[in-house]
This record gives sequence, C-alpha cells and structure tokens, in this order.
Amino acid sequence: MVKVIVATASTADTRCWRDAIQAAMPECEVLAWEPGAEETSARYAAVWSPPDAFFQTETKLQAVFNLGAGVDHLLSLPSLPAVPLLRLEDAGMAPQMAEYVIYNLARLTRGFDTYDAQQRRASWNPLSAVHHADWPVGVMGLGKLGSHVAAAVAAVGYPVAGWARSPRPSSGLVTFHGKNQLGDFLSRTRVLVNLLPLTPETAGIINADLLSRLRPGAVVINIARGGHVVDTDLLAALDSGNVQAAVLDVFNQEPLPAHHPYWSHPKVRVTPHVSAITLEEDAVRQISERIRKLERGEPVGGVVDRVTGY
Ligand code: NDP
Ligand code: OXD
Repeated sequence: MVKVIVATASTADTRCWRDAIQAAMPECEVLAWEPGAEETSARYAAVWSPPDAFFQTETKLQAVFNLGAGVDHLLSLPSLPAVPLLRLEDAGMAPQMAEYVIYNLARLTRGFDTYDAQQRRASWNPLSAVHHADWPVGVMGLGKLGSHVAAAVAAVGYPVAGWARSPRPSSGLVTFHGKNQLGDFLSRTRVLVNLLPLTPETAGIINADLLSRLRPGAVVINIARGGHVVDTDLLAALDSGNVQAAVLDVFNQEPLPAHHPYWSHPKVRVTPHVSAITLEEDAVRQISERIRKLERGEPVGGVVDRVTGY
C-alpha cells in the first residue's frame, strides 16, 4: 500500500490533514509525522512549514506536496529532497484574494472608514462620487492568484495593469514584464497589489525606490509574503505621505510582534495572513488527484521550477 505522510508545524494540524487525506484516499496509508519519529518509507509527503528534521528522517519520498501556494519556506530547507515539489494552484484561494482586494479597494476609495466614523456621530454626510479612473490598480504577479485578482478588479471597473516575468500577449489586460518594464508599470499604478512569489529575485522588491515610482497618493496591498517589503522604507513612505495607506496581510516576522509599528500606524491595516486560507476540501481534492496521476505515470500540474523558485 502506498504511504503518504503529513508534516506541518503543529501536531494538531498534522493530524487534521492526515484524517482528511486518509478519508479521500482509502487506497493509501496516510500517516502523521511527529518529531523524533522513525522513517516510514512514505512515497509522498503533504507538508506545510515542516521542520528540516522531517526531510532528514523521510528519505524515500518520491514527491512533496505543499499544502499552500507559496514554496519559499520549503525551498529554504537544506534537507528538502531533489524530487518533484508540487504546490497548490488556486484550490479556492483565488476568489478569496479577489474578495480581499476588492473589499479594501472599496473601503479606501469610497471612504467607508469615514462613514463608520460618521455613524458613530450620527452624522449624515455623503462624500463625493468616486472615479475609478483616479485609482489605477497594478497587480505584481499574474499567476494563478494575480491573474484572477486582476480580472476581478477590472470587472468592478478599475483600470488594471499587471506585471509578470514573461510577456502575456493575449491576457486581455494591460501587461508589463521583466525589470525593463517595471518602471512603466509603476508610473501608471496608484494601488499596488503584490501577488509575487518570494524568490531571490523578488525579495525586498517593495522598497524606497519602487515606492517613489508609484503615482501620488499610492496604496500598497501586500498579500504575498512579508519578505517582499522593506518595512523601514514602507513606514518612511507612509510617514512622508508618498504612500497614503497600506493593507498588509503578511509580514517579515509572523505572528507580527506586539510592539511592531504596523499594529498602531493610523495608515496601516493589518490582517493575520488570512487573505486566502487553504481550503481543506479543495486542497485534499487537488493533492489526491495528483497522487493518483503520479501513480498512473501521468503528468501533473503545479510542479515548482527549482531554478526560478516558484
Ligand atoms: P504563481 O506561481 O502562479 O504566479 C507567480 C507570478 O509571479 C507569475 O505571474 C510570475 O511570472 C510572477 N513572477 C515571478 N517572479 C517574478 C519576477 N522576478 N518578476 C516579475 N514577475 C515574477 O503564484 P500564485 O499566484 O499561485 O501565488 C503567488 C503568491 O501568493 C505565492 O507564492 C504566495 O507567496 C502568496 N500567497 C499568499 C497567501 C496569503 O494568504 N497571504 C495565500 C496564497 C498564496 P510568469 O507568469 O511570467 O512566470
Ligand atoms: C500560501 C499561504 O502560500 O497560505 O498558500 O501563504
């Protein structure tokens, strides 16, 4: 019987995922890894932020499935084996991301925070109409999540452009690609939405130079990874007024430390890495379908390119 082993940073999560995968794959034996356990000869692993010790122990793996979209943590582990690494593709996260971005866009552009304050004072005071043209949105990263977010934001009526590594001739969006076109992308962007993977090329990309190239009154929505942002540069841009607001879901250190200035900054909204939560049913369906395909010797989607890092 094929063995699948689950490993996460928490024993409780590991057991939940083990139960869910076992229910979906009665033909396999699904195990829950715990620190100090013996090697199990598992063929497949399903993991989220496991410790390196997991890969030191489980040395017979033929493929590793990430229980999320981003693989930056896994790729940093020295003992990650050189076998196919597969990540979740959308799996119900793209609509959550679109909802998060549209909610925050509407809140910021249409003054819903002001209406909240007005309600507390029983003040009836309509603000002027919003012109979407004044809020051009730029989505960095046009992959499974970014392309869905860009299309959803465009459907609400905002002008949207996207930036990726390679050209997108027929995407129906205004698109830019590569370092050479980053400047043109930024100079037409007022609301910057980050959905890049964290790789050596993209680490620290949201820095003083990038922020200074956005349109005046810029807004930054970071829903990818904290490592994309140079926090001191973003705080300086917020304090100088170059950036009028930041919506941050991911941080260089998570949980965000209690003393961090983002918590109390009047121009910052913090959420605890929830812009898209991995949905158990969708994730288990995607992983079990892929394991079955691998067992039949068929090709599978979601394989990470170890050279580009995503
Ligand atoms: P994909 O791999 O599908 O897409 C990545 C996109 O980024 C591609 O369009 C790619 O370009 C582009 N890209 C990569 N490197 C560069 C670069 N150097 N310059 C320009 N563009 C680049 O990823 P997903 O859409 O599935 O996920 C994106 C990220 O979202 C994840 O890596 C993860 O970090 C984050 N995430 C956050 C969550 C949260 O709750 N906050 C939940 C889920 C994901 P190209 O198309 O040309 O290859
Ligand atoms: C992911 C995440 O990458 O939840 O899936 O951050």
